[in-house]
Amino acid sequence: MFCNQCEQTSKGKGCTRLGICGKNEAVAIQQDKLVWQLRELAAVALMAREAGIVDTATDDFAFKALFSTLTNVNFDPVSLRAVQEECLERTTALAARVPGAPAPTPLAALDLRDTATDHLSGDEDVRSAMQILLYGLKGVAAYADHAAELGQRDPDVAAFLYRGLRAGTELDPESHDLNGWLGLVLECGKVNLRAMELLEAGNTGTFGTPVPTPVSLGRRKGKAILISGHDLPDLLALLEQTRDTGINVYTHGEMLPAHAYPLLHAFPHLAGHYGTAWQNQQKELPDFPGAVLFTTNCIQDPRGYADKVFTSGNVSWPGLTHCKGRDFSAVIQKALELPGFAEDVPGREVLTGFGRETLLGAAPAVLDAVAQGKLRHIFLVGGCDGARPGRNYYTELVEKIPADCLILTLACGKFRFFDKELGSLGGIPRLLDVGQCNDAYAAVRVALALADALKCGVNELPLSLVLSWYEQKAVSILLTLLALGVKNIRLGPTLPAFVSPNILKVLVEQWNIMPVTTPDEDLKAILG
Ligand code: SF4
Ligand code: SF3
Repeated sequence: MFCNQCEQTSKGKGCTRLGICGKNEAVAIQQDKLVWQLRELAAVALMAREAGIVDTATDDFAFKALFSTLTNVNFDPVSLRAVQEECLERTTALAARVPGAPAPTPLAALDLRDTATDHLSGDEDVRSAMQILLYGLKGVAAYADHAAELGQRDPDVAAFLYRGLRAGTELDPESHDLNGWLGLVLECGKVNLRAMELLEAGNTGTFGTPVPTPVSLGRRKGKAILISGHDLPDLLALLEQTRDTGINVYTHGEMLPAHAYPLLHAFPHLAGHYGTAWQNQQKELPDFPGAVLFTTNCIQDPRGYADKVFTSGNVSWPGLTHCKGRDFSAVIQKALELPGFAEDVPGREVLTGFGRETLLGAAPAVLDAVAQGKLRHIFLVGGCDGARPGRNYYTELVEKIPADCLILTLACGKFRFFDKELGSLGGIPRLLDVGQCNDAYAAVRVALALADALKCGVNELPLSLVLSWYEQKAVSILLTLLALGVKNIRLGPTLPAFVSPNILKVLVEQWNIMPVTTPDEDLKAILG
């Protein structure tokens, strides 16, 4: 196997025997083969589009299938095999409708083929660009899948996914030089903005506009279910199915911002938030006295507490019960068997829900505070969390950011500091949780609106982005920021293994992207 797609990749180079994430060789190879099958599907789907055939069900499948190869999503060879079989069926069916379309490779032949790197260029920089593109596409696929689940689709997003997947294969009629590859990479960033926009429309259209909401970190006496991941429709279904059962539902990880959506918040048994970021689950989940449901990334090996863990959607772990069709009766049954919390335990509250509308509403006050010299600078400190010790940087940075600055945050990186008392500035809390990683869309739109109001470019704003990355959704968001021309991004805790020295040079020269150093040095550089 060879996998270098996430930040914790072995030795900063690539996992070759067993993934640091727990992905074994067989599963890694299977995921590579699935990506290869999707490249074949992409070639057929593009021919179909030329013939006027857009098959929405196939587009939806392509997003789901690619999402299942994202870090910490699907570790189960049996479920991945089912996805492979469906891919073959769908490609065959679509090819039958398109004159001259190539037949897909049968699974038996694919099993014999080394698909990990066989289409990758020997040129280090082209290979790097191809990997950046593939990993960015995985992020796009994740967001487009969530959006489609909420009925939001744009056929152009699927069309680009196909173009990106077909690129560089023997099925691609075009050839691309390094500039061509970099062009595709930036286009991926633009398409990701569209995917996040669709998801925002789906979320707000279904669950209402997020409002700043305090969330309890305490416990309520009684039976309990913990729900993790990004899938808000799963949470809604779980809340509906647990109504009047006496079971309290707690959010975990990226599900925290769900509390801010009026439709979800209205359920009285949405009780609070439990635990911190994904990499702490093996420490935090054994003590949870109820059932646990993973709806998307990031799941880790649940050894020792597997009997109470369930999966849904694209997530799978061998041996765990997978809930199909949003039927959570097995989760509920397990929660009823387990003791639940014996006592009410009051806890602190954290604030979430500073979505686009709230932030835009606060923009005049923010601009005023800037004009009066009361607000010196805005920091966006967000992204993925992870296990690397160097990630303490983000905690320390937030602690050291001076009191006359605001801090926007999003995604699971916030758990390094989400419960800190940072006070307020001109009536605005200093720490503003925008939401999940996909809510980077809101942050981008607010930054563009502020730049507009101040009649300057986004790079002239008193705004600095200090980002943490781990998996491929963060890659797609980074590409979005680059495509929008956002410069001076600080990225950590380490730079991606799949960026070649020459491509890094381009990123530095054109966007002044830089690795994080120390909180003191970076603050000095930013605040002058
Ligand atoms: Fe390694 Fe990350 Fe790939 Fe897992 S996803 S095998 S940790 S590079
Ligand atoms: Fe976290 Fe896995 Fe990336 Fe949506 S839950 S951000 S790492």
